[in-house]
Amino acid sequence: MYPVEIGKLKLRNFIYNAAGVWDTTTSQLGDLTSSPYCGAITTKSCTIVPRKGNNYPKYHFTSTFSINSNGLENMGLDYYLNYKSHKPIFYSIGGLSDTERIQMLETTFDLERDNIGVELNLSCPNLGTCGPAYKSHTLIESLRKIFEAVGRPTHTFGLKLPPYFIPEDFRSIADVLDAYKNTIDFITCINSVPNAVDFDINNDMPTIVPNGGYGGLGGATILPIALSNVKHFADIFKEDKIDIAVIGCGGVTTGADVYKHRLAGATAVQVGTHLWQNGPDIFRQLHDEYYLIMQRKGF
Ligand code: RRO
Repeated sequence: MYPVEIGKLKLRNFIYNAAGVWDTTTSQLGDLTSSPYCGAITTKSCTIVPRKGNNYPKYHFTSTFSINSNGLENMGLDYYLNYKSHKPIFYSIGGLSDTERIQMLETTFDLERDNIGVELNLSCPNLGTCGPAYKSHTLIESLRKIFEAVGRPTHTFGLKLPPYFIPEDFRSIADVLDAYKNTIDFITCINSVPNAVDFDINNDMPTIVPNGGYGGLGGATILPIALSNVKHFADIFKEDKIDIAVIGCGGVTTGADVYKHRLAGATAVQVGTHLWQNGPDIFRQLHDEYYLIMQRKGF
């Protein structure tokens, strides 16, 4: 086990699920709770009331990537708040507007429970318009509204960010985060890469139906993009003495990938597509492979 602290939370191991993967029902959350090497639990990004999300087929998997347009299918905030685990739980707050996010955050911050945190998802790519974190001016506006309304978070608090690609964007987003460095404990980099499409050549159609076939790209293919995002933010935070942890998410299928996220500067590592395709046994596999690398390197 490799313990780690994120904000006020203590995780027995630094690897856990990415929001949206194996975390929609209590049965799936139970699997994560009973999987010894899964260090924490993230719940499916949610709305106040349950949502069916987008129409099927909305998932596409190949050996190297996944495309999803789930559309925020979830059981509603209360369902997740009622789920209890001995492990730290990060409630992923989604929402369709800042007003809805504020209401959900107020409810969550009011909980007098230890061992919980919030990952505010401002980067869903599948809701028609992309989330506010895609651009620094929309991120500033959302965070201003949210924190004016809810005040300082009482629980460990972080943001799920989309991928960025150019240095100006890393800089301008880091400047926004700098203004909230006493409020934000962590950022998770990255959400799926937006607007990917693949084709089914038997039917000459995109492989998924919603949004004209476009969806969020995940899986091994996005590893270098995820590493780049982790490294850009981790480097800026170190240089500018901004005390915000970076959680790596994207492209992890082996212990070596976990190690690469750590080299890029990740404090903890989340797993999405690989967990989706192979189930919670992957936590032991990733741990054992990572352990061998650490042994080989003499740690
Ligand atoms: O539910 C989704 O379609 C979804 C969400 Br909220 C997200 O944050 N990232 C993603 O790839 N899919």
